[in-house]
Amino acid sequence: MPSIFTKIIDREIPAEILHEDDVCLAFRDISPKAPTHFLVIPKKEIVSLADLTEADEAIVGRCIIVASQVAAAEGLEGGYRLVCNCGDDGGQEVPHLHFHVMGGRKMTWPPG
Ligand code: DGP
Repeated sequence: MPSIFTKIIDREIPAEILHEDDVCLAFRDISPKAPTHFLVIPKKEIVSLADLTEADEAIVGRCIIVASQVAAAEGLEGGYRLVCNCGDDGGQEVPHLHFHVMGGRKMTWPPG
């Protein structure tokens, strides 16, 4: 099911894109919750973590490698947080699998 993120992949709406390859896209979050906050999404339309199948293993792996590489390129030497909200109870708003990377400040635990 296409979401707003499909429109970003297709360049129908603008975003500050930090990385793109055949499998995934990384772009800055429109509503940053930390000095650095970007999202990594698969180009494949997967709704959430709960919808993953074994066939998606390489896609998820690629997304996390890209999260790490872009975090390094963004200068997050002190560390960062990788978050994936899943479903209503997980606080997921956009129904397209995405990984948040947040850094540039000390993160607190537990999240709300
Ligand atoms: P989540 O609650 O995990 O579904 O987070 C969705 C994130 O997506 C939220 O932090 C804001 C971000 N977001 C929503 N719409 C857009 C958009 O049009 N552009 C960009 N860059 N980010 C968006």
